[in-house]
Amino acid sequence: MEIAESPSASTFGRRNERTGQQHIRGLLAHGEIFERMVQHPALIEIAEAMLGDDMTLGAYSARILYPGAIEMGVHVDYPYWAMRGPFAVRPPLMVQVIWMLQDFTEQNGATLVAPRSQLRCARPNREDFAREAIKITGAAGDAIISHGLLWHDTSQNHSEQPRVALLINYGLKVIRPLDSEIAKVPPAVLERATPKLRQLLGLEFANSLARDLSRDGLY
Ligand SMILES: O=C(O)CCC(=O)C(=O)O
Repeated sequence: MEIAESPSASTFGRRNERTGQQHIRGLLAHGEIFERMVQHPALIEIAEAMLGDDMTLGAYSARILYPGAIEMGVHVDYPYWAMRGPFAVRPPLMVQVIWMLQDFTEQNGATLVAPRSQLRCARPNREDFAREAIKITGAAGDAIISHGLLWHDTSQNHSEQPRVALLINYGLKVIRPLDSEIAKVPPAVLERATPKLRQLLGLEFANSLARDLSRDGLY
């Protein structure tokens, strides 16, 4: 996918020389298609079933694995890696989407996951991960949707082409977004934002709290 010229070059993180990967943030400033993708009804339905219909967007980015890229390292997702624990699988604090923008193959850096590892409620163990991880291949347009506690990693890109994935982090509304600038979108994006996008950007937070309070008969 071609990414429109950015008003803010700083959102294009530099290519990491060690891993051969690049992380691009601030997608909502890069074209209307990204507004539609983050509100895709199938994603919203699944994520809201896990997080509630007042969930917000914690981060929204793309990850490019250039030819020769190596693993980024096994991890759980934010906010879990930023917490001391103990962890609980319920309520989920975060749902991660890894949306394949081209085919993920055995060769090109497809995501590795340890199935059901979210149920361990623990930080990843590298040896266990190496033993249990499977590679998720799929066609462009497919998405991996997971609990944030799932142990996962990128694999090595042995192909001649970059591998690109869109990454969406939906979170409980009470979790501070990983991307502190998530709501700093261009004025034109704000003007045309749907109610769902406003919710995702945290702009309905006060209304949502008012609903919580009145549900509990407070105020
Ligand atoms: O791009 C991928 O396959 C996974 C990326 C990922 O896990 C991350 O950026 O946290």
